[in-house]
Amino acid sequence: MRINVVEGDITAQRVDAIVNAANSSLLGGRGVDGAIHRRGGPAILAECRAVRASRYPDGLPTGQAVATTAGDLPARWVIHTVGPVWSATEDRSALLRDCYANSLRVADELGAGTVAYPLISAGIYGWPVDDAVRQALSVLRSAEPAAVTEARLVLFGADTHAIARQVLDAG
Ligand code: AR6
Repeated sequence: MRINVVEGDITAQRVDAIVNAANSSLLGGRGVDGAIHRRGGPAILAECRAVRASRYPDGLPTGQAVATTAGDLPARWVIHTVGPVWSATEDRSALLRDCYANSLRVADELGAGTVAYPLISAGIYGWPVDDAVRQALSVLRSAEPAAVTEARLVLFGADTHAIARQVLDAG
C-alpha cells in the first residue's frame, strides 16, 4: 500500500472512502465531522442514525470504525471512527492506532482501493500534531490490506502539513 501525505480538505478528495474523526454519538459535530456532514448532505446523518440504532445503541466505542454512504461527497463511503481525547497523564495511543487500523479494515472489507484519512484526534480532541502523524504513519506503514492500494493522510492547513513534513523528513 502506497502512503501519501498531502495538504488539503478531506471533503474534496476523490477517493473510494474518506475517514471521519467522529464522536461516539455518530450524530455529527464540529471540525472535520462538521465539514463532512455539511458537504455530504443529510443522507450521511440518516445512515448514521440507522447504524447507531441497529448496532451501537450506546454509541460507537473509541477506536472502532463503521461505514456509511458518502452522500453528495466525491467518495463512495465515509468510515466513521472515534479517536481518543488526548491525555497528558494516560497513554491512549493504542486507541488512536486502533482508529487507523480498524478504518483500514472496514475499507478493505468494502473493497475500497483508495482511502483518505484526516489527522484523527489532532483537533478538538487535543492530540499533539507531531505524535498524531507518527502514530498514523506507523500503523499505515505496517498494514497489508488486500484491496486498499493507497492511504492518503490529508492535513488541513499549511501549519499542520509543515509539521507532518518534518516528521516525514525525520524518518
Ligand atoms: N479536511 C481535513 N482535515 C480537517 C478538516 C477538513 N475539512 N477540518 C478539520 N480538519 P477534529 P478530533 C483537521 O477537531 O480532534 C468533532 O466535533 C483538523 O485541523 O476535526 O478527532 C467530532 O464530532 C485536525 O488536524 O477531530 C468530535 O466530537 C484534524 O482534522 C471531535 O470533534 C482532526 O480535528 C473529534 O475531535
